Amino acid sequence: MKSPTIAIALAIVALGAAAACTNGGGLGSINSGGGGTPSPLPSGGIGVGIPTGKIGVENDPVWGTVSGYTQEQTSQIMAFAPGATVMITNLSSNTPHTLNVIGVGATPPPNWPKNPSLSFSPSGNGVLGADYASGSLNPGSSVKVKLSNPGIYLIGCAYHYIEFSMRDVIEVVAGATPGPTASPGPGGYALPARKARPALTRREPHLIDQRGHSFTLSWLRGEPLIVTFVSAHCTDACPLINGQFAAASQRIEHDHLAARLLTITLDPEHDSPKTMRELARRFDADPRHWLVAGGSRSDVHAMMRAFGVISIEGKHGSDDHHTTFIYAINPNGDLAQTLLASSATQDEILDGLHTGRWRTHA
Ligand SMILES: [Cu+2]
Repeated sequence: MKSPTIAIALAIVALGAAAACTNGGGLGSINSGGGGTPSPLPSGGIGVGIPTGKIGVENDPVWGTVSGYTQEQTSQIMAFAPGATVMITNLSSNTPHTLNVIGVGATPPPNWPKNPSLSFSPSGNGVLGADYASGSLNPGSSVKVKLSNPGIYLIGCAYHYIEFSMRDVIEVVAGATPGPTASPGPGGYALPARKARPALTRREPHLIDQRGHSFTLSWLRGEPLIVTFVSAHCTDACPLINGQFAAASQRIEHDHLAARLLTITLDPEHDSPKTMRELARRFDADPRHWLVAGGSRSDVHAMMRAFGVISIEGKHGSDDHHTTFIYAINPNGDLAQTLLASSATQDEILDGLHTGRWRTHA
């Protein structure tokens, strides 16, 4: 019998493949800046390179900024099942790199040391562990590593950890699904509530919903709030996310659940509150259950910063590349769980609401 987790993971991969405007759960810059389309790596391998061109930079809400390593096409947290043997390949045509373990067994948030001592020589006997180092990998060369020991490994490049922030996370966990949206693992991570609360030390950003009403996140406290960010002109993943939110909104109405969905633009330069109102109309968003919001550039950017959302200007002058996370916030206004957008999003939202697990702190 297939477990629900596997079904969800498959659905996520399917969405990732269909969505040219995103890179699944993370953000990659591989298709921006004229870098061309890289040849994809085998899904079982790890690609290594300086975080431009082939390898992107991802602002992961759980692990922070990671870059320079990839399981398939873009920088991301990498996940493998225990027992796998994977190939570490230097994708550069002119620069040596390494893969060194910096720390093991860490749980989020990561402790990225400022200046770790990373070796240029191989160690660890080809098995990923606390003392593992690939040694210097020349351009185009590869080395195999066995992932015998479950754990969460913080990794970095001895040459480029400091200057280029070449650092990432390898999760060796049961049930890990390799692919463009490898992480977080089944069920996702919940950030510690303190850490997750958007920094609102100054004026809280105001948004404008489809009715033209101004509001802040604090004003929506008292029931679970499910937040995502889209660009109104995206024609790939965002309409799928909007469709999932539309379906979830109807099911919230049908099941009489106390909860609210909120979609915020991640491109306030192009998406005015009027554009977002038209988007709301297109998806028939009932503001009692689903707010669709824009706002001033500074307010929207402040909101994106608070959630760690990143977008990059694409070749059409629009934000083609962006994060596709969904944030479940508890009635106190603390982040309870981060989900990856997928074709199972409506089910995950309804499940989270029905079980009540977003009513308490993580
Ligand atoms: Cu390097």
